[in-house]
Amino acid sequence: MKWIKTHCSRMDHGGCGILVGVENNRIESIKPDPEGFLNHGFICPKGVHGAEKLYHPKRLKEPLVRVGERGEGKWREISWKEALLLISKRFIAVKDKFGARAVAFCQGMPKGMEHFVLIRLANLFGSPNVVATQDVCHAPREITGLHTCGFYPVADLHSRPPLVVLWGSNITATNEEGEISTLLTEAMKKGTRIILVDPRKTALADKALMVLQLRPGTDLALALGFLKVIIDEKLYDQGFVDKWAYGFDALSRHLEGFSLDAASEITGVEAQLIRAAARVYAVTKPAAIQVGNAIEHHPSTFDSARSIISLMALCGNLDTAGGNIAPDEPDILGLGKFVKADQLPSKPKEMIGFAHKTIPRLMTVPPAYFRSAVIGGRPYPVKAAYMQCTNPLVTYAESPMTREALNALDFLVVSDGFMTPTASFADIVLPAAFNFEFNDIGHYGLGHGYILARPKAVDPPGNCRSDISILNELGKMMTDAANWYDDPDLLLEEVLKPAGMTFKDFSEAGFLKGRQRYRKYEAKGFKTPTGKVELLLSTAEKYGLAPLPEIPAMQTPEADFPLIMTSAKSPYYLHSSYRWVDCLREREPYPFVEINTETAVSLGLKDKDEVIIETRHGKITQKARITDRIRPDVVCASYGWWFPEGDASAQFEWKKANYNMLTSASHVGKEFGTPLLKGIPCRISRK
Ligand SMILES: Nc1nc2c(c(=O)[nH]1)N[C@H]1C(S)=C(S)[C@@H](COP(=O)(O)OP(=O)(O)OC[C@H]3O[C@@H](n4cnc5c(=O)[nH]c(N)nc54)[C@H](O)[C@@H]3O)O[C@H]1N2
Ligand SMILES: Nc1nc2c(c(=O)[nH]1)N[C@H]1C(S)=C(S)[C@@H](COP(=O)(O)OP(=O)(O)OC[C@H]3O[C@@H](n4cnc5c(=O)[nH]c(N)nc54)[C@H](O)[C@@H]3O)O[C@H]1N2
Ligand code: SF4
Ligand SMILES: [Mo]
Repeated sequence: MKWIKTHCSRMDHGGCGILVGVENNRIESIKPDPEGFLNHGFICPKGVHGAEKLYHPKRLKEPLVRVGERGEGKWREISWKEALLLISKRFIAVKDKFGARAVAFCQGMPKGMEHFVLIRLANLFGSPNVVATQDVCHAPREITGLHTCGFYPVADLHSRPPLVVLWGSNITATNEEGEISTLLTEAMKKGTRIILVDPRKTALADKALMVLQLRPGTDLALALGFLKVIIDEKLYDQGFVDKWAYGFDALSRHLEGFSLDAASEITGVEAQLIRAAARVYAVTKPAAIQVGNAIEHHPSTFDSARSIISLMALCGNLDTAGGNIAPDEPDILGLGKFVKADQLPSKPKEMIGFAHKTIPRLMTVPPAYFRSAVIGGRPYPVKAAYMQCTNPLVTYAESPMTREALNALDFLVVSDGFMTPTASFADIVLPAAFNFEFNDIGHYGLGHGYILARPKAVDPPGNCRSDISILNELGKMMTDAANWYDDPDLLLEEVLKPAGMTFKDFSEAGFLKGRQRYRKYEAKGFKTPTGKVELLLSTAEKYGLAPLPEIPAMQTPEADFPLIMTSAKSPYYLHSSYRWVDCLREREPYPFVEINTETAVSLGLKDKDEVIIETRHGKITQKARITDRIRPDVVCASYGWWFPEGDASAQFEWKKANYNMLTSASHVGKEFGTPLLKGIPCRISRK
């Protein structure tokens, strides 16, 4: 067996260095690479089974064209030549009739370079509408960072901070964006302490210094509570504040209208505990906050994110080793150049989001606004879409709205490795190659200061092609061919060229990291209009944003929906993906909802009972999992479920257990178009 050194991907954001055992062009084994830069020899169950998705008998292997009614599950195999010709003809026809902006290019979680090649294609085609799930994933923390302190403040786990706050981040299950939990668990063995902010006692809870089991959806109140304590008790870094904070007095005055008791009442966390946690965060130097999805699954995400960044700033933890840093990128091609941003200078003002006044610097379209353009023609019609690496029927909030949008499109292309509920509505389905089957670069454009080599290990089966090569072909057919290559790998070489490296050199090196410098602001100031950290947003009026975070009010429980529903990612799946990979499905065979023991008794429920979960927006069925590790007033339902063993003509029972049947996209946060995913009033009953 030949062992190939590469990096895991497409089971989460990827990051672990792995060794892939190949025999006869087939992956027989995967083991962790002890030299892995982020994992130091760790691997999770998804990583071990990462190649099994390649060998499923029902994997898509040929391009398909719809022959029956939309969604009827009837297909005919066609050649790549026919498929690509049909796609380019239809997209160009839409462009001629409605303008290029009527074609949307949609991506889910970025899986690798394909995301950036898609943006390049959209820019060259002339469409400003790249749709992405960034509304609920990273844009809030990243772009709020750009507006508040001029960078995306990444938790510096590499420097082993003495204190890490896991704020709505379940890092041992999600190893989020390359923050592989080994980095934290190793630091904990050497003395790092942690504080958890999570309605559930997650895996590290028993080792935590404090666990703040807040009510879902109340992170803003908690963050303001922390700020209140730190300001009232003068625990902030006076030197930093005097020199580098803009609007400290305004924030202090603003918080006079808020009390620790109010924070406690809203969050359901005792005032003493909030005070103690804020004090520990303020006095431990340095301390890092690992922000998770939880703060991004709420319409008030902009305010929560900037309140948390204000905490980092006040306590002197910004761009400090072991705090929250501005990672220095390696010397590779800048993102703007790679995606050919200069080819579409009108994009910021022409994007669908502009009409909704989304926050400047958000360069993708939130799914809520994309769908209203398709369904209602607002602000202008969108008629066709190209979707890759995404399953919006399950992953966008308010699934029935997605169903309506998919149906309303004149032409839909989906690229995936497996038939999904979304792909079952497509006019053309393209068989994508998975990781291990093509060369790829990991973590490009994610802002963590490094890129990872993912060299190919085996050939793809049948007629599968990598997204990068599909987009490269479409680029040649639909845009100026001078921007594309005979060999799609040359796109990767473009990225590496400034580093003076070939992809081969890069694969041998394994990763490329920028030389990390700290406190860069001391020389040049912060990259904001005032040159300081903007606790008070200086551009508020210009951009129509609130200058300071809004003070939240207490939400009164609803009599009909007395419990609060939230969700967390499964450690065995990626979002809606891989319910069809047998060895993962064996570990988590069905969707379940975590219910506190006391609550279960009051509802007369036993473990594994089938229950109906109901919100104002819909109802689904999952099984009860009774636990003491969740607040009694909260339930945590599984997200991402559909049943691949079902029938494509019924969209694989997409409604039955799908969490997004219970969410709504009608009220979203203006800045990022973020819907409420965590903290929804619900009720539970036995089925
Ligand atoms: N209610 C609720 N909704 C959520 C979330 C939540 O927590 N709760 N999380 C949100 C977040 S953070 C995100 S990022 C989004 C994710 O949303 P999506 O990205 O839409 O979800 P995934 O299941 O990761 O990806 C979907 C598809 O990508 C396919 N795929 C994998 N690799 C490849 C490849 O190389 N090429 C192609 N063409 N396809 C591939 C898989 O087979 C799968 O069908 O969902 C968001 N939606
Ligand atoms: N195994 C696995 N790993 C993944 C993914 C996956 O689907 N599966 N997806 C990847 C992607 S795209 C992303 S964005 C990351 C996300 O990774 P995380 O940020 O860890 O996201 P979640 O699992 O959605 O939520 C994290 C924690 O928030 C808690 N929580 C729920 N509601 C609230 C609340 O209102 N406030 C607070 N403070 N906490 C709350 C949950 O109990 C959970 O423990 O993971 C990546 N890694
Ligand atoms: S933690 Fe993520 S990158 Fe590491 S092995 Fe698991 S799925 Fe792969
Ligand atoms: Mo995400």
